[in-house]
Amino acid sequence: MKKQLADMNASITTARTLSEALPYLQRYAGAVVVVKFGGNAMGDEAAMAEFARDIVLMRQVGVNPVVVHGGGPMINDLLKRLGIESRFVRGKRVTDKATVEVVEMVLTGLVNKRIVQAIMDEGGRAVGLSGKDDDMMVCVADDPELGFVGRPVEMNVQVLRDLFGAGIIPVVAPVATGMGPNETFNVNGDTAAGAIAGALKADRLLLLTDVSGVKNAAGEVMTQLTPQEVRDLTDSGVIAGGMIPKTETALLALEQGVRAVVILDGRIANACLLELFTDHGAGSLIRS
Ligand code: X2W
Repeated sequence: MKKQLADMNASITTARTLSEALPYLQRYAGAVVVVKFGGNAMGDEAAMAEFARDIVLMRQVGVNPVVVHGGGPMINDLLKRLGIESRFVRGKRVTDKATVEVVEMVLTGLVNKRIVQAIMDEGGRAVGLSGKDDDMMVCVADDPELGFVGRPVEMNVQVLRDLFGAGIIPVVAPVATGMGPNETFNVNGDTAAGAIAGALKADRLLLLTDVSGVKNAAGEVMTQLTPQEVRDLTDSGVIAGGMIPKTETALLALEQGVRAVVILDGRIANACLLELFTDHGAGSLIRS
């Protein structure tokens, strides 16, 4: 009897979830969703597989996902093994010639291919690219103090649309080319994701982090906020530290025509699906 009741409750929950999800599935058919997957959110094998499964499911229901990844901890690891010192200024890695070579090797090699493989393992089709491929992301130096750190100034995202058309999930490493020949720039992963979402005029930019969202002065996560509220919270010091590059990316992306940006905790099981396909969503949604 107890078991029958439990089975019935499980069925009711499933039915409720389905009925909640179906209108969203319709709404997002054909939508472009850019997902920033940071090095800290990558965690273990299980977390990687779960992320990949969410992305494959999105694709299967007709969403066009683009994965833009980071890999800061993996870059730190190899730099350390090579005995190269590394430091950050305002959340960005000071990048000299030796460092930019390591950044390109780790991001476009190790990390990019690991994500491509995880998506393939879950039954999707993925192709890995960097901002250099097809001149997707052309940068200038962001700040002389930072060396080869790039600020995107020209985006060519047709290659991403071509991949959508072929049913392929693009996985993009935040390494870019410059205006001159043979230049390489290290781009902050959030910045790259924002620039790509902006150029695609994406329906959603999901910034997966390891915090639950943007918090107000009382420490509560705000489920929805406007750009003006973000500016006010930043001016009053409530938005601080590592959240600043994320909210700045969000505001810039909205200005460029992205419909909404969500800052959410990538460690929650099925974070992306919860956000897109349920009423309560996940994390903090920023929209004008
Ligand atoms: C980053 C690129 C990787 C990144 C870096 O060198 O670490 C700059 O700081 P996460 O895992 O998303 O932090 N680039 C300029 O953004 O990784």
